[in-house]
Amino acid sequence: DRGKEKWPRGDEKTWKDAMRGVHSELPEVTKSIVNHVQTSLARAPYNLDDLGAYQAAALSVRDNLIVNWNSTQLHYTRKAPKRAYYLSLEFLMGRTLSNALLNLGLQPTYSTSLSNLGFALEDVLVQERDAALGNGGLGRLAACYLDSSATQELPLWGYGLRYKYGIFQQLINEHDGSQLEAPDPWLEHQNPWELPRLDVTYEIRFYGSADRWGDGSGRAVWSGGQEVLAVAYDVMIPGYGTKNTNNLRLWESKPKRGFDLQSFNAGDYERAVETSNSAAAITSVLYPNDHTVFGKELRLKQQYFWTAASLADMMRRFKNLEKPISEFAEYNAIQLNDTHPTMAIVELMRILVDEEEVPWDQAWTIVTNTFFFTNHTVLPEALEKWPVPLMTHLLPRHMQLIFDINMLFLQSVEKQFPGDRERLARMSLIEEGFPQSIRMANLAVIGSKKVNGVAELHSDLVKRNLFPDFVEFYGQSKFANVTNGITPRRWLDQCNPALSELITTTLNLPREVWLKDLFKLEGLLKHVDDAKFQQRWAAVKRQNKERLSNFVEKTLGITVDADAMFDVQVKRLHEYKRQTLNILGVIHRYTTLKSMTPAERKKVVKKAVFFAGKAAPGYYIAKLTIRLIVNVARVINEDPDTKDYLTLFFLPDYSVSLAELLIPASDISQHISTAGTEASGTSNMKFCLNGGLLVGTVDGANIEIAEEVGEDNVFFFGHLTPDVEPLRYQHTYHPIPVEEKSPALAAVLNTVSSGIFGADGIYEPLLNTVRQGDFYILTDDFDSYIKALEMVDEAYADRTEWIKKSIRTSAKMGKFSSDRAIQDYAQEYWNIESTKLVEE
Ligand code: F58
Repeated sequence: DRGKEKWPRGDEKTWKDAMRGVHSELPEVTKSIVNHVQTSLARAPYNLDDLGAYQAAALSVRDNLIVNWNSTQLHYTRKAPKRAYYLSLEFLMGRTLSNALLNLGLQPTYSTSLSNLGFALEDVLVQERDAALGNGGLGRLAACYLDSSATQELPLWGYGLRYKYGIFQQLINEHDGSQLEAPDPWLEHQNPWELPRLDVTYEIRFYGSADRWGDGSGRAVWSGGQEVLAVAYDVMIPGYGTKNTNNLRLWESKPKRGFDLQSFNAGDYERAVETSNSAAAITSVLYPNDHTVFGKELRLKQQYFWTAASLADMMRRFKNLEKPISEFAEYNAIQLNDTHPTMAIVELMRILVDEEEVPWDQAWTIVTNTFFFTNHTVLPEALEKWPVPLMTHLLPRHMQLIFDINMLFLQSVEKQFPGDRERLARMSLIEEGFPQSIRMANLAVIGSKKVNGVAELHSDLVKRNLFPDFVEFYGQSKFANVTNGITPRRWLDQCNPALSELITTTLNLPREVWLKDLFKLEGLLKHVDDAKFQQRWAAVKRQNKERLSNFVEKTLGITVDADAMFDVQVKRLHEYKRQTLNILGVIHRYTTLKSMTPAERKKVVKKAVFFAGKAAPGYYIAKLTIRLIVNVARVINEDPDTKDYLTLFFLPDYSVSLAELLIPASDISQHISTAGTEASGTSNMKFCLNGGLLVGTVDGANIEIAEEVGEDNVFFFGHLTPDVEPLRYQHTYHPIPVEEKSPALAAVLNTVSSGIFGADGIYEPLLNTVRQGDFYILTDDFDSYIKALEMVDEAYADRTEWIKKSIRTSAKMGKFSSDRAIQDYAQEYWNIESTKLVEE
């Protein structure tokens, strides 16, 4: 009977008033949430669960975003400032609702409204699925830069692809501990954060043929082949503490017509369906490889589809300004996030030369004033090279243009360095071989105004190892550095509200101030010796460790002692990142503990070690490393002799959201790449910002972090970059047995071989990467790594000193705000200015 229907949650009167549309005193937010429950979701409150509440709250917040987004875009259109575009194949956004609430300043309001309706904001927020359209650091960097550009009120848009499937979901095989991959159908639930723009579409051509005019103009006509439709989806990017709301435009591929009518009419139904599938396939899935490229046709199709649609879109916007085409670069700056969007350089040439009839040299001047190129890695296997036959087949006109660009470029090199054929061969866009291939990095360099690396050391290596010939040719000034940054909104305020609160009260500044000017954190330094403050600082860390412990207990069913030191390494699995070094170190600690008397063990610092990260599905050694970690954990966590002193966890399915939980809980985190291999790293910055200390190699941004916080507050170890090449040479030509170089490491390797973590020699291929060749110099770094960990133990034993180090570390992280990084790009590269949305 209706009257007795139970209102399962919240305040009955609030619900009923809101549903009856009684305007009374109910807050707007409450009415809006209830209205979305009733209309958008078509649900009754009786059985509304947390997911429903999330959807309603999200739709309600989205209403706010849309208004701001619209005003901002109108404002940009009217003011017509120079704009910047960030072209990235990956945007690793994570969850949006919590971030949108924070940036709009609506957290408290929604928290109260939801609670009156019977829901806890924190339970509602975790209902959201991560938007995981990226592999790792490169994609997350793009997301941080979007947050900062909106916050800084810069007219910047992101352009990417709307993959139907994001990065795969990682499962761990219960039986043998190995990684399994499942698809990530993130769009299965409606996505409230995107606006489909079914009217913003472009036709993108593939294959066909290119016919030169043959009049010496360099022009050609490209026709035939397959045409695919690009459809725009806009994702709103709110700035923090401003109404400015920027845009991330993601492209989806669709068949031009539902069916290829000709084939359909010819009775070839299957072929018609196939064509339609092949069009949809372009944006179907994010490639899950990091740091290794395979010359897959579909990947090249993705790259061209996305750059062509984005450029057509920019061109349309530019044409609305009614400026001469010669001024294109005065109104547009395009940042290439790695070489993935390099075809944009060629596509802009095609548009200018073939369609706009701009003379070749003038077109090239426009192009080289428009593009900027960021390199993210020096690993040779990550440098993109496309086979000439594939390019000729898929993009015949672009292949011609690349040959023309190359010829003119090599002529200019020849002029500066006459007769230097080897130099020409090195600098050529075409690498000889069977087949020939196109060096996308060289193309990105010559087509861009500036080239940058992502940390000082890396930018140096870019000049010295990757592009020395280009530095000689163009001069130093074309090559520069922008050290990466992270957004303190998500990576402090949002993931660590307790610390944010403590900082705000201690600095005696509104959080809006220091969250926009992270150098203000230095104000914490004068409280370092305040015992009360130290206690509160430690209490926050403790609370975050308990939060993580609860999560681990819920997901893995294992209890973690929050008194233990939490030691974390989370990142993609890769040999160069040396998770292997870490797990071998854990085994060393385990065997050492085993050899101790119970009385001796009691003196050892208790430690809980956490790993998380995905391995590329085809990366055998990386997957074997996961398997080893999982199986070592199974042994260690069950060992009654040691489990009170050492526990080990592999947390499956690492994601932005999991990072938000892990990072605030870490006492120490590991950034232990072989020197000279990690371009920058960005999680190192996140850990330090949250008061975690760092053990690491002298690599990437670790170096600059140490410069800021002081070397006595980081634990460095290992060989330096210049040592690495000679060591590798030695390994190849004068190998020294592991037993001689590091008896401790040899013992650990033997322990693994002995089969206590799994018999049948399953780990031998992994162990052999260390025993033979040892490309990532684990044997050379192992002893100093263990020493560094001993220093960490020692430091942790003096808790007050540790807390002071922790405070000093956070306090000096101002430089690593992505606000600083994005300002650097805006001023030194793009030449764009802030333009605040003003209410009319
Ligand atoms: C990362 N690269 C760097 N690439 O490894 C890291 O040091 C740096 O901090 C970060 O970029 C941001 O600059 C990275 O994440 C990828 O994931 C690519 C994905 C696509 C294929 C090639 C690697």
